[in-house]
Amino acid sequence: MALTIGIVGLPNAGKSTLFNALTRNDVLAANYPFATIEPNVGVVGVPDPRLATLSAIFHSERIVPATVSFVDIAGIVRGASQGEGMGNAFLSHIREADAICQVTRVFRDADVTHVDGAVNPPSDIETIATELILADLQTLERALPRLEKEARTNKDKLATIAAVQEATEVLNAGRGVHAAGLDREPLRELFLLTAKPFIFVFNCDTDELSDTALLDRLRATVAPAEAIFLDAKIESELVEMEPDEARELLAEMDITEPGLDVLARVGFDTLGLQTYLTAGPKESRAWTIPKGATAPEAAGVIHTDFQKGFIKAEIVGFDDLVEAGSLQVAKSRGKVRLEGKDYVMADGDVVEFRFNV
Ligand SMILES: Nc1nc2c(ncn2[C@@H]2O[C@H](COP(=O)(O)OP(=O)(O)OP(=O)(O)O)[C@@H](O)[C@H]2O)c(=O)[nH]1
Ligand SMILES: [Mg+2]
Repeated sequence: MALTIGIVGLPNAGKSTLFNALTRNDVLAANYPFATIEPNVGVVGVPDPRLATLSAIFHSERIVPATVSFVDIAGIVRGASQGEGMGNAFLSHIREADAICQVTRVFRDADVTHVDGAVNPPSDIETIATELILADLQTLERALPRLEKEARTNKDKLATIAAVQEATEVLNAGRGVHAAGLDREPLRELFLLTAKPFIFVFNCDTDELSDTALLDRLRATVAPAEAIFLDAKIESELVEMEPDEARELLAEMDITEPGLDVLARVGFDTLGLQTYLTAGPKESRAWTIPKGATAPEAAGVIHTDFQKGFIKAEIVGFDDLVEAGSLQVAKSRGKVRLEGKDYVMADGDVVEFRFNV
């Protein structure tokens, strides 16, 4: 289950700077609008300190974290749907993303041009929201004749057409499909951008990060969506440092968790995902599942045969395992349970599946 997050925002908002920090990559982040033209794709391991602990207990050869992939695309400007700037065709690169991360510039820097002349987060958010809505309206308009044709022979398409009409009304009223709470299922085949959950990243100067009144104001502009505050420039410097050095710098700035870790965590939460763990001499590994997944569904993420032939799952909670210090001790304390096919997985379950092939 590869979780993909598409990064959108105005030119010079710091999207590529954030992308580089996230992926420890080195794509062009530059002080001019439209530095990015072709999309950049990078896969990031989700930081999970539990894996190192498991690997110590099981003497694992390697650690395999859950992954998120990020797609960094060109900046969008007002009028993109009418061809302004780079236009909006490049949005197709994030059509299949699971979530959208909108990066908004808060940092002040006279050397970095703002395409609208001034840094104004609410106005920038509105500009991007409008352009995504217009892009979706274009998608719907193009899809409708095809759907109507298909509906002549396939009556199932009538539900899609009704959903398209409803979505068109919502979008014309200036709201996104997800924000308006529309049923996304009949619209799935259209990959609408506003049907995806949104996460907002505010790219701040370090001193702004401690201005709680400012952060509260910004948070309110996007609620109930999640807001994350970070300094992309600092984050990109942090990943270049030795871990000790990075920790020192974070402490100096009074930051408890790197912004990138927060983004991975919030991304998982927003999408209703969680991880379970497997551990052994070969590897300690995190696997991504939707919250509420049952044991056989979780097994299916490793291999479909594990789901088909599922018998039982041997499960110990991460904390119980750590307290016991080894699987044997946890077993002798009665902390290792055998769960059946109806068991709903909990975050941090350490699992071994038993199955027939
Ligand atoms: N002062 C400051 N500058 C930043 C920050 N983040 C990015 N920048 C600078 O802003 C400029 C633009 O950053 P990019 O990451 O290329 O912006 P982008 O959103 O990818 O821009 P396009 O690719 O043109 O759409 C670069 O010169 C960055 O160094 C920040 O947090 N603070
Ligand atoms: Mg860029």
